[in-house]
Amino acid sequence: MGSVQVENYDVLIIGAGLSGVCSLYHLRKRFPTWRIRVLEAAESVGGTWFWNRYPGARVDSESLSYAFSFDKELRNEWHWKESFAPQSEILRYIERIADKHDLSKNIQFQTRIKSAHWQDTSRTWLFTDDTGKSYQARFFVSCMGFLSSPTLPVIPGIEDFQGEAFHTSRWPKNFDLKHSFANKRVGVIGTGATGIQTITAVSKDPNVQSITVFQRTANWSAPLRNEEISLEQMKTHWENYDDIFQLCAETPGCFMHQADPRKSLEVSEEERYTLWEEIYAKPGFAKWLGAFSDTYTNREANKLYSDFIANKIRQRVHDPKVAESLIPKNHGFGTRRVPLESGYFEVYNKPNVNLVDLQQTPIERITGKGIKTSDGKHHDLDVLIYATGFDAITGAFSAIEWHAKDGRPLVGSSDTEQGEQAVWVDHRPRTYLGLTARSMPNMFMVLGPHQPFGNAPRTIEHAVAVVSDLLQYCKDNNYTYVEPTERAVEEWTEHVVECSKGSLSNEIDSWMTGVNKNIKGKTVRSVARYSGHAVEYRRRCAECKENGWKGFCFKTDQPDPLA
Ligand code: NA7
Repeated sequence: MGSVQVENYDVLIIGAGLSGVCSLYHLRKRFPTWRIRVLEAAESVGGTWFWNRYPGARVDSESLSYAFSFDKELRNEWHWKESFAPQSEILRYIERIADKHDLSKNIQFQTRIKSAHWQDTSRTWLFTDDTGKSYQARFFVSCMGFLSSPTLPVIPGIEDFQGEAFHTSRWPKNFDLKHSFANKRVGVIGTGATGIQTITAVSKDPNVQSITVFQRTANWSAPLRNEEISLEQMKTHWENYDDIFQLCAETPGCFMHQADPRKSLEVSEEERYTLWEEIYAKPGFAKWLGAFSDTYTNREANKLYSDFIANKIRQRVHDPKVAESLIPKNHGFGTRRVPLESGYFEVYNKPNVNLVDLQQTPIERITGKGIKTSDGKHHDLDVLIYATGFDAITGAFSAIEWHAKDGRPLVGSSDTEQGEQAVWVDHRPRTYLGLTARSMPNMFMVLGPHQPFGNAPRTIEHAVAVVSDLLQYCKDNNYTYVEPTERAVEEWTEHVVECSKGSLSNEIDSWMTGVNKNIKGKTVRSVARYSGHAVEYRRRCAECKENGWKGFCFKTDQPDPLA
């Protein structure tokens, strides 16, 4: 390395969101003598909840289920003020965890990693940040998030716009709801979970002049039914916290909702409507995850439930033409991640809100003063908000230049010779247990591809526990090298694909099926997440450990490179 200064660590964690904070807490506790460092691009902890400060940002999982289980003391004194916490409250919670456990002393902020090289002779990873500083580590834990690389749309003229323009996850700090929208004509591109929350919040600003929503694909959405939580109610929750976590531990996505075991077509129409009305009236994901068990695998069942939800939308939107535009035509309810809303559909009853259905009139170009659509109309705008989503799941990895074992890139495109050698060709992940990848020795992923995402803190805690156990095994046996075997990766990847079969979501383009038309090479569907039951996922991880970490190959007898 010549005279270049390199910092040496036993474990390097990238990312200080929920995954990074949880990993740091547990690894530092379990390996007190190890040198552990977290590198984080932002100036503070929080990850998703640090970056996504757009108005209306809040969690769709119950706040109660979103706390960490490891700090029982904080858990039993933290008063969640709303059943679905806003971004600011979750961020405060993460900051409190970090402060209480003095985690920041192990975190280096404002550090963005640009490249990573596997060094076979020393069995270490060498990372370099965007200032050229290097960090060497025996083990590396990726906590980079699966929705952390924002993507702008590919639209001609995007650089020409002269007003304020930004992506929702890069919301300007000085752009606040109370003042910044006054007398402004606001355009929003994108109607996913983020767009729906942003549009609803901005439309409530009495001073905003107009909002024009550019909708390419209508999204199914249903009421969140958020409520305040009083201190008295919270006291009861504190007593029942273990039950809440137990319930999450039993459900497919670690949420507090279970499907009704009956099949839609086995019950009478009356029974069907009874359940649908019941779950529709409940808070949170109940109306998605609490439906009949065949709702997302049986086309006919899905159509019936979609029709039920479509009628709810029709009842809420005054203009029938607008209502029809807001009802998805090409995918059934719940086959994409269902955004939850608090008055979204009523937004379109306001005189200053205009829906532009891009299926009818696609965007032709962005101009200096707004957006021109194919009908020749120019939509004049002062502010343009891109709620256009993320390079999901593999995006944070793609942003780093990897030199994996044998110099292979991690992500590459099959149309180039080098890309063909990539570990994940064409953004298609191949992993073992979603935690490790071939040719990426000593790397572990928390919320990586092929893991069940679901309710993030619950999934994260499990992944961190497995990574921590595996590191303990390496430590106990003096292993300096751990990599999944080709066979283990092959079998796991097949299992992930197998689990996804029969699911209607698999037939739909979305970030969950690895499609993002704004990213070159992300146009073909893949199976990027574990869509089996979380209980089965955990069982397989436990089985691997019980069988002496079957599927991994370990190496020892390496002098400590950092000693
Ligand atoms: P999503 O769910 O990926 O939504 C992105 C939205 O942006 C979606 O409506 C897209 O339409 C739209 N989009 C993207 N590119 C374009 C272009 N070029 N033109 C018009 N419209 C476009 O991202 P979110 O941030 O809302 O949510 C991500 C997850 O974060 C969410 O599921 C939660 O888990 C939290 P499309 O559907 O592709 O036609």
